[in-house]
Amino acid sequence: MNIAIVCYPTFGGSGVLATELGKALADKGHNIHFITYQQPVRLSGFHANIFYHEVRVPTYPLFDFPPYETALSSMMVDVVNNHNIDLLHVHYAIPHASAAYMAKQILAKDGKRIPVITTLHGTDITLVGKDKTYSPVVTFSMNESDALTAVSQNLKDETLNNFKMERDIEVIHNFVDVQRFNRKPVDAFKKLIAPKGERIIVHASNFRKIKRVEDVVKVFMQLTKTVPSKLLLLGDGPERQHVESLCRDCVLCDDIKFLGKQEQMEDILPIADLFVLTSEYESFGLAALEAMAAAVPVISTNAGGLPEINIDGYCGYMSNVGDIEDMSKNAISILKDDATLQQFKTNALTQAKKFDIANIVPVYEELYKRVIQ
Ligand code: GMT
Repeated sequence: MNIAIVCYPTFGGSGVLATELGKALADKGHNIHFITYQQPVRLSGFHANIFYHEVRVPTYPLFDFPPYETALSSMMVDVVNNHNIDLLHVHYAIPHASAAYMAKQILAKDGKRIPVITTLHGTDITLVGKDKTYSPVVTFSMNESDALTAVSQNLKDETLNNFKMERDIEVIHNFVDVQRFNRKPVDAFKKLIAPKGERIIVHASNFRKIKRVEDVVKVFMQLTKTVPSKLLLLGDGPERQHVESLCRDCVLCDDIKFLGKQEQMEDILPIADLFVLTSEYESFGLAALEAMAAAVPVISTNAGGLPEINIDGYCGYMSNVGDIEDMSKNAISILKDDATLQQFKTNALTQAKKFDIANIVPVYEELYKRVIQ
């Protein structure tokens, strides 16, 4: 199939998932055309079946707000017309679903039918999409999509609760390439971070308020009193400065490292002993799943779709949002002895395998065949 994928090219989970899906489909022989305003972060190297089309938004003195959505629709029309595209798969509803609707209408005028699949990822529904600034357009374009998918049951329920839906939503969970993440930790790297054999705690996010990164630091401060540990904070975003200054002011400053945005998560995660995700909401929590695939247990909140991937007392623990005491207690119980930690690590990997790329990508392929027919 010739498939056009539209996504955000940044470090956000929706862009990561869309890019990994495109790469996996290309490996299976499909031709994949990415349409974004920047090369997606996880898209590097040459692949004979992958094409990248950059959306440029020309500036003009009249435009206080350059019309990205219009440029995106025009690019979709151009790519469909010139590359024999069979379907458009857009990730994150705003503004991709409405831009796709517009492209579809333009193409229909020329007698070309192009099916549109919209995949909902989270904040496009729960935070931004349901705001009345956007909701009429989001509702309309979701209902007009030829197929609508959500990355978790929770996100499907949120969508049905918050929008007037006239069509079904199919749940297709996010996936991870377990083989890529399940690597042997590099001992030299581990020694560099934890020279005295301390436990290594990792958090990765875009440092938005919704992630409550401050809670990660608070959990770390509690647990390290009992279990000597080091904390690695990966990613960057609006809250980083605040969290960084908080860390600088505390006695544990030397035990906390900010590594910034990282493309090669599979090189870092295997050295971790625990992944901490304290979000107020996660539709899914792809970062946690990638950690599990690297055999890292997860301490998370029980918000949104997290209970669909984390299993309490098996591959990690879940607590109520903001319950630092409970999260610290659970973290200590996993880290306190090697045998328990090893069991949780094994379980994390077993759990991640349920979401392996090999199980999920064919589900998308089936959906594609259905909408094309
Ligand atoms: O978490 C973010 O802020 C980024 C966001 C995005 O849209 O890129 O992530 C959402 O989509 C991911 C991939 O489906 C999910 O794993 C995240 O849980 C979801 N984030 C939220 O729901 C807050």
